[in-house]
Amino acid sequence: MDFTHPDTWMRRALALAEQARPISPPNPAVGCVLVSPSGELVGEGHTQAVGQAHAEVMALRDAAARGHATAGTTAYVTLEPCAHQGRTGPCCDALVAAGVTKVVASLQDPNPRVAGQGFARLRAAGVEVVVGPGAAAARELNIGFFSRMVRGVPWVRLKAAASLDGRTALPNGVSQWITSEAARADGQVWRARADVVLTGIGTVLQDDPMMNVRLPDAARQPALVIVDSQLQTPPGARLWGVGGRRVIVYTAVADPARQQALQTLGARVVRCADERGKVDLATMLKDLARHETNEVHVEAGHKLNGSLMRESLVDELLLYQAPKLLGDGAGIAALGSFSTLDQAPEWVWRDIQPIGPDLRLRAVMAGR
Ligand code: AOF
Ligand code: ZN
Repeated sequence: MDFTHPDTWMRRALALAEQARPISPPNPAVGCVLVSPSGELVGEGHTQAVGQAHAEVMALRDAAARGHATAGTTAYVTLEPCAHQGRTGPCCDALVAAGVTKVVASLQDPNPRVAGQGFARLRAAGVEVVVGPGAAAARELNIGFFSRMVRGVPWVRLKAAASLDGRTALPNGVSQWITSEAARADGQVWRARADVVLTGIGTVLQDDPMMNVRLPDAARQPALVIVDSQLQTPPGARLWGVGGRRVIVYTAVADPARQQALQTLGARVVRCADERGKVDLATMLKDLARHETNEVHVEAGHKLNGSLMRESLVDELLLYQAPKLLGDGAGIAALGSFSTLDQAPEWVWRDIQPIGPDLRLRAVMAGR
């Protein structure tokens, strides 16, 4: 590795940001590296848990702990240094006070409280600002934060497991397990990075799943959201047994007794009905964003999956495909049904990877 090349420092900052990913939500995961004029590492850091220090402050503290001067350094940071007084102080002022003379940032912060003001403040203080290196990777890492800030809804990633012929179950309904252990373990990693795991009452009643993260080093449990139009979630379901995990139930009915029973178990129950007496899914996503949800991981049956698809609420498909032919039965085909080809929404392949004996296909809705 060429440690004098600026891209190398940004790669290091991105690697730090990745370390922040499990702990920073709802804040974006950001990494920062301070480099001396002679090209030496002076300090580095990443975003801490919400309410605690941002990446830049951690890097400045690291420099102090190592006894390194920060005057004249260049800061490589994966997001625009903040300009606002939030739960923590403005990072751009901290960088200026430390004598940093150049900032290389991957992206502008989409948070309206920052949105270019950090760069403006740095430039006004005489700091040279370069924007762009590492932008794609930095954005991907914080895709949910960008979605919430720019669109007011979380990034919705729908996970499905299917056969080669796109079936999600045998004709007799049996679906455990189509994909391999390795693919299911990979699915856990995606669950773990989400803020919310979303499922439907059909899956709860049929499979009685825990819907939790079962990785040994899990830093936190994503909240569980259940789309339950008629408030049928059983108080005895296994999902209530996951300690320290928030559960939110979206319903279309007012049923004080059942609502009380679920609230006693710690759930937040939200009523949001559409005109057909179903849960209004678009409103639900906006409500989740208002509660600082960046990424939603959907693991549901074909009914809820299909509704989300038809309403264009799915941004990304995470599809595990097993080399098996299952024949007629419920399947991916049921998620969309269109009469002309130009009505069918277009997906763009993002990434295709073998996982054990299966394939992992990631696709993003065109234009998202
Ligand atoms: C940075 N560096 O490492 C991160 C930033 O409430 P606060 O003070 O923690 O501010 C949260 C906002 O700060 C967040 O919404 C985003 O705009 C920005 N995140 N900024 O300079 C960081 N994580
Ligand atoms: Zn900051």
